[in-house]
Amino acid sequence: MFEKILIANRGEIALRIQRACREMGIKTVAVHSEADAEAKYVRLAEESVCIGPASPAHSYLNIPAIISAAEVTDAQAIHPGYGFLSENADFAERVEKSGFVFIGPKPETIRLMGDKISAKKTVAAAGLSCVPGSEGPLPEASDEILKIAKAVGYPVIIKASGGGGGRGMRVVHTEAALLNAVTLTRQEAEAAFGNPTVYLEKYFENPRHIEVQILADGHRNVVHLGERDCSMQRRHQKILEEAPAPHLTPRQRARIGERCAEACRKIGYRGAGTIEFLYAAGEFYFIEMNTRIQVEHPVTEMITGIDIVKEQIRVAAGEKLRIKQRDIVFQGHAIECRINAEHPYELSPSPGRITAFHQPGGPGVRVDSHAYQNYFVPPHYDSLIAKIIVHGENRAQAIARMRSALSEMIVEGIHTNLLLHQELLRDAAVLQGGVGIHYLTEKLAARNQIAGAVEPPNSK
Ligand code: MV4
Repeated sequence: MFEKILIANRGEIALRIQRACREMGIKTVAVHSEADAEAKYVRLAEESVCIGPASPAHSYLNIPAIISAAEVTDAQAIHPGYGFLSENADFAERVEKSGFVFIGPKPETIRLMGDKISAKKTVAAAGLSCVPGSEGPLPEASDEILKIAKAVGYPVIIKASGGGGGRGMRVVHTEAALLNAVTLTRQEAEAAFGNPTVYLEKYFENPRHIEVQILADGHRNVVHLGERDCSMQRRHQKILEEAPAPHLTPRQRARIGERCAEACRKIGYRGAGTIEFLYAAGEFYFIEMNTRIQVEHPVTEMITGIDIVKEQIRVAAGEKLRIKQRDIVFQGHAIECRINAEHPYELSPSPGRITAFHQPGGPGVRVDSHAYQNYFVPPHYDSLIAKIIVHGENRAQAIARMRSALSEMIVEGIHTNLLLHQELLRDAAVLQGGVGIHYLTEKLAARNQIAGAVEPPNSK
C-alpha cells in the first residue's frame, strides 16, 4: 500500500480523500492555491504545498506544479478528486510517466470516454443500449445529415464529441432548423474543444438522469453498487441526488447494474466509474461515462456500506477487489442535498465569510464539508460548501431525516440554497419521486414569476 498520497484537489473532496487516507494509515500531501492557504483541510494534511495563485488555471490545473509537489514531498500516488484534472488523460499520462500512480483509470480509458463518440461506440460494443442516432460522427454532406435526422425522427439533439456534461449541445425541432444548428454546434465545438466533430441523437423531452456506480480492479473483477437518481438539477448543476432511484424495481436495478458491470469487464476498466443514462419509458439509454469519483458518491456509500474512495486507492495500488457482487446488499434509502454558497432561487454565487456555521447530526446523518465558522468562501471556485447526506430505512424516513437535518443547519454571513432544499422536500412531486431533468428549472421559473411581483428572496 502507498505510504503517501498527494491530493490534487480542494474543498470537501480534498477532505474526504484525506479521511480515507488517514483511516488506511496513508500520509497525505495537500496542494493548494494562495486563496486556500488557510483552509482547514490544508492544515490537517501531513504536508502542504502552495501550487500557485487563486485562479484554477494557475494552481489546481497547473500540471507541472502538481507533479513537482509530488516529487518534493515523495508522494507515491496522486488522487485527482472530481473536476479540475480528474478526467484529463494527458495529466494521468504525465503522472504515470513521472513515476507516480494515478488514482483512476488508465489514461487510454479516460481518453476513450472523454470522446463521446468513441465512448458510445465502445459501450455499445460491450452490450449497453445507447440513444438512437447517427452511428458515429455526422457526415459533411447536407443531404446525408437530413436523411439521418429524418430516420431518427424529430426532435433531435446535436452534440459535440469533445463536449459532455451539457457542454456543446443543441436541440433541433424541425428539419428547417437542422443544417444551421449543425454548423453552429460544429463552430462552437471547434472553438471550445478544438474538435468540430458532432453527432446526432433522438432528443428525449423529459427523461430522468440515472447513473450506475461501478468498481473495478483491472483484473476483470467488477461490481456495480447500484444506481443514483440525479434528475434534480439546473443548468447541469445537480443539487439533490438519491439512491436507489425511486420506482425502479429490484429486477430493473439488477439488470442494468449487471449489464454495466459486464460492459466494464469487457472494456478492461479499472477504478471507480459512473455510467450515465437517460431513463425514459422504462428503458435505459447510455449517454456518457465518468471516469472519476463523483460529488454524489456518498449516497451509494450510505446504502451499500462501501467506502468508494478507499476502494479507489486499493485498486490503484494493484489490490484485487475483495467485494463480490453477491455480498453487496442495498439497504434503505439515501439522499444528498448539496449546500451551495449561492442565492437560493436565482442560484447566483454568494462567496464571502461564514460568520456562523452549525452542522446537523444524529442517526443516519452525514455531513461532508470543509467549511467552519469564520471560513471565507473564495469566489474563484465552485460554490459547494457542504453536502448533507442522510440514510433511512426507506425513502420516507430519509426524507424526514433530511428535513430535520436541514432545519438544524445554520450558515450565516453568506446566502445559501438551504431554503430551496427545504422547499423541495415539501414539494408533492418530489415526495412522489421520479421527477424528470427539467423539473427544477420549471419549478424555479414558475416560482420566480410569482416572486418577481413581490420581494426578491433573501436567505441571509
Ligand atoms: C440528452 C438529453 C435529451 N436527449 N440527450 C446533458 C448533459 C449530458 N450529459 C447529456 N445531456 C442531455 N442529453 C438526448 N438524446 C438531455 C440532456 C440533458 C440532461 C441530461 C442529464 C441531466 C441533466 C440534463 C439537463 C439538460 C439536458
